[in-house]
Amino acid sequence: MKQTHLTQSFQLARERYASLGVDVERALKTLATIPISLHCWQGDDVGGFENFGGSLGNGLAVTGNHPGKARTPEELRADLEKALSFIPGKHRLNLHAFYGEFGGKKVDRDAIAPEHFKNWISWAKKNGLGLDFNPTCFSHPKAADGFTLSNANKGIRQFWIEHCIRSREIGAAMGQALGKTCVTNVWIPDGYKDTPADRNAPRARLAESLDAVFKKPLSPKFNLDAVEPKLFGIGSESYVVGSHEFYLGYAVSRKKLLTLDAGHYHPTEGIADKISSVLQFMPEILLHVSRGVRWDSDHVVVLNDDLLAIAREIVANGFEKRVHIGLDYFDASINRVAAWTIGTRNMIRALLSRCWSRRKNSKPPNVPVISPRGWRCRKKSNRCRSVRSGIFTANPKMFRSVKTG
Ligand code: RNT
Ligand code: ZN
Repeated sequence: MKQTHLTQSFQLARERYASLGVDVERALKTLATIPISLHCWQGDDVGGFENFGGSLGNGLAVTGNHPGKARTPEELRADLEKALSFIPGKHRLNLHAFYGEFGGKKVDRDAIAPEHFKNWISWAKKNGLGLDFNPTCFSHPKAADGFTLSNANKGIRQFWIEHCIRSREIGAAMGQALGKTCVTNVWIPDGYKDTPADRNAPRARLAESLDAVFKKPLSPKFNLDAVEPKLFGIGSESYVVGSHEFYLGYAVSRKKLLTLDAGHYHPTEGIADKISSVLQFMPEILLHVSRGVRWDSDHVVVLNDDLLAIAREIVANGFEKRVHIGLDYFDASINRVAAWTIGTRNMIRALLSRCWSRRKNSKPPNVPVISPRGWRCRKKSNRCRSVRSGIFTANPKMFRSVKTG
């Protein structure tokens, strides 16, 4: 289409929308402030660069053999650049720990450090991207029995605790280097295929391990911690240690972000309705936008009712600064650059197309909980003593002046 036709069509559309009370310019401006975190693992079928010779496993399965899988960090970055060239706006990249660059050495997961991600950081800086991070608690001999942070073996538990501690520190280093807060998300595969005799002990161990992981406070300016629940996985159909109730309780009580993955629920259960529910009790959340199809939780995101409902909940309520949007799917049966491009563009289209639903003067609701970032403003205003001492209060007036962005 010729440029003049496009401009004319846009002008007509803008007028038509204006007659319905939709300010198109404002919608586009808002949209430009919402970054989407592209998941690096779509580019190489969740392979990583450790070359330990291990296979994926731990409930994660990628099907398809489309040619063009990235084999090196350079190839992955080149493919990402290609995808980003088709995606309007400024976005983020979500990295997993096993995508570090180890210079041909065997650096085990409990020895990773910010230096292994320096190329990613400088590449992100050059491309104006923020970075997010994840410990990789799968595809490893110490995850072979299906248990990591909740493993009954103390030594194995300790190994994964150390890995997660280091991952948070890498996240903080990324946030600091880029001047853009990194969200570090902990997901573990731990669970049983069949009915366990003891549902309690692994959960008690997981809570203890997580407390050890999060013991050291890190500046929320650089790193925010998130935890990701799941209903079931392949090979953990009967019991998942980090279930929804487990992590909801953990996130609220430990002031962490909860990750809502669209593929982690019952097949007819969407995450859109959960957003305003959990945001009553926590300041910020992370989304893993995905598309569950039957038993698979990770199909490429399409513009369907589920996606539109998620977008509407974010935009209509003015939750853009409180909901971190990440993608999480992997499809090896189609072109991987196309998979990134299609999913990301659909997310952006969904957000834009729901702009009509934005409530007038929509402000973040008054949240009677501590925001890791709001904390400092509240401290200044000295109006939050009861919250700081750990007592949750339901008096919304206290928080009127607090911005959570
Ligand atoms: C698995 C979780 C998790 C992973 C990534 C690779 O069910 O959704 O987020 O997909 O960490
Ligand atoms: Zn996920």
